[in-house]
Amino acid sequence: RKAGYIGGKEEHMFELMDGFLKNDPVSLQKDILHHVEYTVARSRFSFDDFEAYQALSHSVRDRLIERWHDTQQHFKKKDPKRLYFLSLEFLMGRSLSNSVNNLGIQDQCAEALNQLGFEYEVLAEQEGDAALGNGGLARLSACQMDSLATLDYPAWGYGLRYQYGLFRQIILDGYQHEQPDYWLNFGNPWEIERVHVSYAVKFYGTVEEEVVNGEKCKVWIPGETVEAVAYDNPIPGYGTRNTINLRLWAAKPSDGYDIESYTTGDYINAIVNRQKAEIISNVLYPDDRSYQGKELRLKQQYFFVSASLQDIIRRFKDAHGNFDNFPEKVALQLNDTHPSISIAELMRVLLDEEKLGWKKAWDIVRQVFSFTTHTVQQEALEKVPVDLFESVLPRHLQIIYDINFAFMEELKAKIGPDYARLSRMSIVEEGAVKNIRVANLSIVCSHTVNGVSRAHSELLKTRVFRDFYELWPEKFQYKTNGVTQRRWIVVSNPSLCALISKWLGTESWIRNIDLLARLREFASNSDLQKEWQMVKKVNKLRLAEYIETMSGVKVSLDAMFDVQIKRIHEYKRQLLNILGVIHRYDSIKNMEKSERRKVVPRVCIIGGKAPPGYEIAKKVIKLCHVVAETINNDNDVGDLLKLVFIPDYNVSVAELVIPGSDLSQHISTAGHEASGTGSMKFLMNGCLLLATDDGSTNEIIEEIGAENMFIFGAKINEVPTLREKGSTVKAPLQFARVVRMVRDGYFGFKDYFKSLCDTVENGKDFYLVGADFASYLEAQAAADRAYVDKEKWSEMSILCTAGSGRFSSDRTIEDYAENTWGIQPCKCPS
Ligand code: F58
Repeated sequence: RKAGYIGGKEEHMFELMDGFLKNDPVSLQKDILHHVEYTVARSRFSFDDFEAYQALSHSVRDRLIERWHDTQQHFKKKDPKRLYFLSLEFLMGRSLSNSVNNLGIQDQCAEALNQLGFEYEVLAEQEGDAALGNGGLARLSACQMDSLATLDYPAWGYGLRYQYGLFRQIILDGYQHEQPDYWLNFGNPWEIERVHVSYAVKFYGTVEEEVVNGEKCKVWIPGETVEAVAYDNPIPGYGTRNTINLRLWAAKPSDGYDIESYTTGDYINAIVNRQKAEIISNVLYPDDRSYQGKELRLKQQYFFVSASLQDIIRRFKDAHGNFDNFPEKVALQLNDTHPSISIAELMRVLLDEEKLGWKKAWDIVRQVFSFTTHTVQQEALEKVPVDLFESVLPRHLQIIYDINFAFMEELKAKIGPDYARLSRMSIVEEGAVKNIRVANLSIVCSHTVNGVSRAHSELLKTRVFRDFYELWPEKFQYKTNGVTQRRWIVVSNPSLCALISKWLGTESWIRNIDLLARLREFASNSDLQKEWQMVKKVNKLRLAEYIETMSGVKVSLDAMFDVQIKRIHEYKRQLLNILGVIHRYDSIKNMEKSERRKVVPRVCIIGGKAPPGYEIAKKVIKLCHVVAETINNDNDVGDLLKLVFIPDYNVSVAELVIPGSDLSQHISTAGHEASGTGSMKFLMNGCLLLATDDGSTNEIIEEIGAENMFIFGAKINEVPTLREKGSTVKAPLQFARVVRMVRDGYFGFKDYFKSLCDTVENGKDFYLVGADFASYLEAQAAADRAYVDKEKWSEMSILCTAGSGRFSSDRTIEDYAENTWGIQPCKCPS
């Protein structure tokens, strides 16, 4: 398209624009009113909180766009190696508060709104969550985007713009129900639709052979074309002008879509069919226990990968004549196996479209991809049935076969005729149903394979990917996960943020998290401890009000707030928590009045969504509700114990719950949680951890000290032996007693809970709930004892925050940049 600007006279244009937007309260007010009138189209004399939120968001967005343009222009000029972060999931949560904070204009916004009769905090609450992801993996992507922007890395995120994000959890009678999350219903001021940035993505069809210039080559004749349209979401860094891009693709029908129906005169059907193209980006797949090859899922993966690669290659070609230095300019990060089809797609483009020949194409592909896996479970590794693959992406299947053939030859030459090992490592799984093992494809074709914690990496090397580790030890690295302190302290816990800055005498820790360690010097200072307790109290009050609104339960602020919020899974052992609560209740009931005085009051808080098809996880939610019903209505127990389930757990709920927690539980069966990131958010907010030695816990112990945590349960290496012993492992008597209470219908629903009880008894107990029960209770008792001593508890709490620096995503990203991606900061001038 023809550029229509005034001859590129920058100065003149700048004058016309009246310079950059200003951030003083009056300028902000003008912008807000402008957007009320012309964007939201309401009268500037009458608009409500939501409309004010929209207008404010557009005003902030304008500022982001300026920075975004400058950043992209700067990157273009400098042409650094860029990182492309490919992820099918981003759990961004709310954008307003995050953007305002990163731009450093919170006070100005608050003042501007105040004079207009609005409250900034109230407006921030108007925003719904962007929940384009399931859990830890997706929130990690969001934290990493924040760090990439803040640390000035030349990075882009790519993903899918789902119309329906993660389902909303509705609780009816204690049962989970799922409702669609149509998050775009009220518009999304944070995205910029780029109608002119769109690419054709092709599916199905056949592959034919042609002779071009005397050489045989493959030609894919696709059967369906869908258009991918870009939606850009600016990601501002903190304390920098750099603002990077998260580009999400939406599916639209292409002009040629279902041309047949038109030509046969079936006009109405043709239109209906066109809408089917949009299904691809309709809905986020909720977490399922095991991956089953689904056509729509494969199409989603290829759709976003194909559009992203076309975009990346176009950008590269604009600046470079040929592909020789592609690996010096492009790093492609595979966030789990979900985008791994991009390996075959890049091969296809280089072979079939760019005609580079196999050797050169393969040489490039092997240098650009890095792969991070987020799971420990073998059954969670993606497999795609070959039949399905062949139908949807016939040319890609051929390429994968060719890659596998070359790999098998290379491997045979190295290890000889060890057919069992060859078959384990093959990208193609033989059997009744032939499958493509996507993880194997990713490992073979990536230069680096990352785990998400040290323990996870050990498991990958010794169990999950042992064969590959023995072949290519140098490929295996790990980057312990981290979370961004900008969202998880500064935005969600402003009082703690102010307190930390006051005692450190600087706000620099917001960019340089290592400074937090200096809080250790003041951990035993009684003034800090008092202020620290005050901050906690204010946050607990906010949480208590929320609990009362959501569940009608009144809780005492003197009680210890004990929290477990995360997806509901057997391995995360919410059941262990609930059985522990039952034990506590039972013990209180059996105490003399005089003994009860010594009981430390508790509010046990559980929140999380169960995968829709995961029956046992759903029963755990129901169990939590019926136990809560009994306990909370028992006046005899009163404030000594309460149990609440927080419905529809999401990022915003986490922002409210975490600052108000005293203790948090990370109690997965050792060897099952790849890393865990929730623990890091609690840690930053001065919450003590009750945890198993799983995922990143032992790295946390190194920073905080085991004496400041409550660690319990079997160690990773003990788990297999305990499992082998099976029914001979004796669970303690208390365990049998609490399970019996559930079995016998003490809380009702006897028949319904039978299958749940069966998972932990009669020698089954795969997740070792019974085997860990005694040490779990001991750890809980230790937490009670510690809580009684307020000074000691405050000191431990301060030490948690002080030791949390290593778990900032800034550290993770710097490590990736240096050791995996090979990228350098590229700072846009202010
Ligand atoms: C999580 N994985 C890990 N997967 O369980 C957690 O230990 C880790 O801290 C986190 O990744 C970040 O590395 C995870 O969240 C998913 O959500 C899958 C998404 C695709 C469907 C199956 C679940």
